[in-house]
Formats: sequence, structure tokens, C-alpha cells
Amino acid sequence: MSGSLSANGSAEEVSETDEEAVDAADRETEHYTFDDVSVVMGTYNEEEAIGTVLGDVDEVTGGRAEVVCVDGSSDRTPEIAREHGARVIEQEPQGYGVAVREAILAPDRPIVVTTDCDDTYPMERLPEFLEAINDGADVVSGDRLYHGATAMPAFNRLGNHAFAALASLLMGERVHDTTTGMRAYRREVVEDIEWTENTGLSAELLIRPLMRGHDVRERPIDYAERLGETKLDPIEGGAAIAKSIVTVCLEERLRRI
Ligand SMILES: Nc1nc2c(ncn2[C@@H]2O[C@H](COP(=O)(O)OP(=O)(O)O)[C@@H](O)[C@H]2O)c(=O)[nH]1
Ligand SMILES: [Mg+2]
Repeated sequence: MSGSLSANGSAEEVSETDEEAVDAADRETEHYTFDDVSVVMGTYNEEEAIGTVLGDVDEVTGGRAEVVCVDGSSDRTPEIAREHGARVIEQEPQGYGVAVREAILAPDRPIVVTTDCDDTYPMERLPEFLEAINDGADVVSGDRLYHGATAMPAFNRLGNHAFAALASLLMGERVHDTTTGMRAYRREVVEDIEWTENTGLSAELLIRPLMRGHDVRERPIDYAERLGETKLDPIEGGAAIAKSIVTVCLEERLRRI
């Protein structure tokens, strides 16, 4: 516990304020590299994209980031993942959030980065995401809508604007993209919170940390055309996400009372 670093030498005697000061000092001196990063993803029949995605991660991180795939595929996705040195956790396909929750909790490195395995997210931005964490952020979230997200189907784009507006209204804080797949998290954040949503997990992963006072920063990112077929039904998925946003925002408000 960092409180034990206090000059008075006894963890028991350290006040809350001292502990906070020591935590802040620790943060100023820590500097994570890609050796501290796990890049994680759910993979479900992504054989068209996975080689490109894992190749990009390898290139950008100099092969230093660990890669974890939670896989429910019936195609060659897991073989390709293993060929690229990824750790593959096999799981029956049960939806996006079930896979991604497993993926964020599996590794033990201090920084976890999520992405989709569809070549839509710019892996070349990983250094910047890590830099923001080193600057003190707890969560760094890629905002696809800032640059227009023209590669996204129009219905999904409209839905994503609506989700961001709904979440902003319910939280009382402006967010721009609640369902992005590309984020970096400090491990404590993903471990300290209980995650309950499936299709809406991405929104939950933004909303709960933000409403608990964590330092959450959005960064505009480009969003590319998908390789392979989407795994989410826009109407059914959209309804589930809207429900998750309302549920999670209300739960977080009730927690504060
Ligand atoms: N293991 C696993 N991965 C999934 C499942 N559903 C979606 N995924 C993965 O989660 C990521 C997001 O899904 P995607 O189809 O890209 O959703 P979209 O971005 O909304 O079109 C992709 O990498 C999928 O392969 C699932 O049931 N199991
Ligand atoms: Mg995707």
C-alpha cells in the first residue's frame, strides 16, 4: 500500500489526505511502456481481419504488448491468433460483452487496451493512448464520431450519436462516443468495478468509471471500413445498448445516495 511510504513510517497512522498525496506522487513518477500493456479483444469468426489487426499491434508496439483473444470462432481465427503469438482463451460465443469482460480480466499487466478484431480501429494510435495514461488518465476512450465516422453504416452512426446524447444527459457530463471498441484502462479500474452488461458493455465501461470520478479522457480517432461481417444486429443490439445506458446511469446515481 502506497500509504506506508509516509514519513511517519506507519500505515495505520497515515491519514486519507496523506494517502491521496502519496498516490498522486506515485502517478507522477510511473511511466508505463508497451511491456506493461495487454491488448485484448473478443474474436468471433474474424479470419479475414485478425492477421492484419495482430500484425498492426505487433508492429506498433515492437512486439512488446501481450495480446489476448477470447475466441468463439468456428473458422481459422484462433489458429491465426496463435501464429501471431497471441494467448487464445476459448469460449462459446455468448455475445460481445461476455467475451470482452473475460478478455479485460484475464491478463495481469497494469494497462489493458481493448479493440475489435475487424481492422476498424487505428492501432497506430496506441502510443498516444499510452501517453495519456502516463499523463494520469485512468481511461482513454477513442471517439469515432469526432471525425464523422463515414465508414460506419448511417443507421449505426445515428444510433451512436443518440447513445452519446442519452448518456450525457443522464450523467450530466458530455461524452461523445459511448460504444467505441478502442480504449485503454488502468487495471485497477477494470478490477474494482463489477461489470453487468453484455452488448452494452462498451457503454458500461465508459459510464461507471466516469460516474465514480475516474479520470476519463476521450481522444478523436479515425474509424475504417470493417473487414468481414459484423457480429451485432443493429436493431436488437441498439435496443440492448440503450437499455444498458439507462440501467447503468441509474445504478451509478443510486450508488451515490
Ligand atoms: N468471442 C466472441 N467475440 C465476439 C462475440 N460477438 C462479437 N465478438 C467480437 O467482438 C468484436 C465487436 O464485434 P463487431 O462485429 O465488430 O461489432 P460492431 O463493431 O458493432 O460491428 C469483434 O471483434 C467480434 O469478433 C461473441 O459472441 N464471442
Ligand atoms: Mg467492430
